[in-house]
Amino acid sequence: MTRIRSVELRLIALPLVRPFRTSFGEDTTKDAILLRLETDDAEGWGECVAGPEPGYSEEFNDEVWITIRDHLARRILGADLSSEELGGALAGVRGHPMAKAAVEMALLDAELREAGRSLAEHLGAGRDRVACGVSVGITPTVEELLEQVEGYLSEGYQRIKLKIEPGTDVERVRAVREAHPDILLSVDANAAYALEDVEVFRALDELELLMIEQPLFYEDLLQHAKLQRELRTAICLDESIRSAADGAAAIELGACRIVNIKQGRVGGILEARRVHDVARAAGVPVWCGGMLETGIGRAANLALAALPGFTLPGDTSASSRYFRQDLTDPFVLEPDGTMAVPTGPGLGVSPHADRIEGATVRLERLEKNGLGGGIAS
Ligand code: SMG
Ligand code: MG
Repeated sequence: MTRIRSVELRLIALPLVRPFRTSFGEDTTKDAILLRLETDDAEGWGECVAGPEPGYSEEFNDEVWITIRDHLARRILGADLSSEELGGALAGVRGHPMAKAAVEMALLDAELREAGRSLAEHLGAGRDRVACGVSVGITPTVEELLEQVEGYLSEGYQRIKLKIEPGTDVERVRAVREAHPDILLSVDANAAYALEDVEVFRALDELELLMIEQPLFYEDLLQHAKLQRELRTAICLDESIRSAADGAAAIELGACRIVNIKQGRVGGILEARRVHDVARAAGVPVWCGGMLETGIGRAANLALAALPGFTLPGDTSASSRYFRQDLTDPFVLEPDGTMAVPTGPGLGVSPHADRIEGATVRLERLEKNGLGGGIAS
């Protein structure tokens, strides 16, 4: 065990190669909080999955900054704390899973770098490659959608997920299905529908989809269970699953038959593994979701996705799907649609200092006695 000396918060902005539109908004840049944590022996990096707006979840960057600075950091600075003990140390702060997950990622990275072990190894994730899919945003026209899908398929992605919203759904999905009768195809509504829209889902049910992701309100497991009973297609829950307890409840209620696991949404990599364990014990397949992470968060996702219960291709796409230049060495998709799990110590990646500096919008260093200073650039 080593003492946590400092936490550096950094807001970065990185242009996306193409806008990403979902039922709750459009992103043209990746705006994320990165965290660099120093212990007596090592440094570690974490990436928070929150965005600039509280659209996908309640958490958003300005709020995450305050949560970490004013509530999480002071509970850990100067402490001798392992990643296993972190949850307990932060338990006095209710909620804020994304902020907590970023701290945990950085602590795990530091700890494992010091120990010379990879995150995948630490998690007990045995695979060295994982199957990758890609999530396609809502496009202005069906032609553009077909073109993007074609491009991703030619790169080798093993599963295509289409974002949908009311009014831009069945027809689009049918067009893609007709163009590609045999691909693994799924849709993600990001909670944009209600149970009254059941006819939309009945129509989607005819299109041989792998799953329908988060169709209804994120707090409503019962409604999802009702909808699942009406459909052949598996419902997959994303926003609704914020912990292993949520996962267990959703499975027992029949609210889903597949679970999307995102470490940030459930409060960290260790809880993500517990969601995996609960689902695996119940025979429910899981896959690794994505939040348009830079190479730092992507490295963590790939380690997680190497666990045995991750039996479906994840939203673990290549760096080039998001950025012209990633903050780390790029993650590359093999022509067979798989990606290598990092093997180096900790996350197995390091951000390039010049790229990090170039992308930084805001920086603040936190130390035990409030000695750290803020720099706004
Ligand atoms: O990382 O490729 C990615 C994005 C995958 O579709 C994706 N994520 O609900 O699953 C989801 C969305 C959330 C994106 S929030 C900007
Ligand atoms: Mg989703």
